[in-house]
Amino acid sequence: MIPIGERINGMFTDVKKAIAAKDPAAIHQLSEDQTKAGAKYLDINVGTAASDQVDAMKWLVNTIQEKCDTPLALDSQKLDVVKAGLEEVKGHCMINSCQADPEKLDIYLPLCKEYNAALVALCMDKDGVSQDTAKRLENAMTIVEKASEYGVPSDHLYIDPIILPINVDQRQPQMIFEAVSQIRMMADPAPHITVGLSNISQSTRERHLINRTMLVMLAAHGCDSAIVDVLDNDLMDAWITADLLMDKMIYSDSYLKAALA
Ligand code: THG
Repeated sequence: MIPIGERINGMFTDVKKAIAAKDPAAIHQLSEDQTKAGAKYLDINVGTAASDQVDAMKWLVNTIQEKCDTPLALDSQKLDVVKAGLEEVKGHCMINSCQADPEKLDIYLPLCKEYNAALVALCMDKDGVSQDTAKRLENAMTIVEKASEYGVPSDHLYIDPIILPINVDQRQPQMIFEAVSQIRMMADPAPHITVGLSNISQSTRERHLINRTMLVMLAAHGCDSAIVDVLDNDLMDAWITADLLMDKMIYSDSYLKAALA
């Protein structure tokens, strides 16, 4: 499992305030806490906190790197914001994200090669989020083919089928499970699959339970990464246990601790 910590996102009030005031304390704390909780990448998204998103992205990258060397996932739909982050990053990172349009992939895939970065590519194109399984698979195939054309290894490719809130369209999860199973078969070795897990429970009451159950079901279908609240211990324990039940780790009575060691 490859957990990506979701918390450094301007969508959250504490982070929004920290970015606006350029106050490093909360950002340092969230970097350290998420790393301790098992995050393999830290997603960073400046959100709407700053008028100058390029400047805010640079500040976030440098602020985190002062104290923490966990790889970053530069989360922005804007190419100039991603590029600004790439220029500041030391070591390996992830670009989050690129849409499945060939002309977009022709820009982002060479960028990944140049920086040895991983790429999250979305099952959405200029026409919007794929609403059914077939369209998701078509977009995923475009991504897999383009990545192979540019020689970006499957280990650096994360395909995101895109999760919509359960209260928006209840038929989506089943289509996502189906898409995940099939995308894993599109290349050998398989591309990673990642999702923005917390999308599923937005504006619902049972957020933690819905997130946790969705994550276990995704894992059962072959999803091996997710942008999640790594500080939610029950969520992480459920994910580790799903990996155990799928024989991806060896059982011992202290398997939960062992997984995060
Ligand atoms: N795919 C990819 N990247 C993504 C997403 C995705 N990045 C952003 C997002 N989606 C994943 N991250 C989050 C982070 C927080 C929430 C949801 C997804 C969230 N936030 C609270 C809310 O909206 O209710 C914030 C409220 C608060 O202030 O506490 O749910 O899909 N590739």
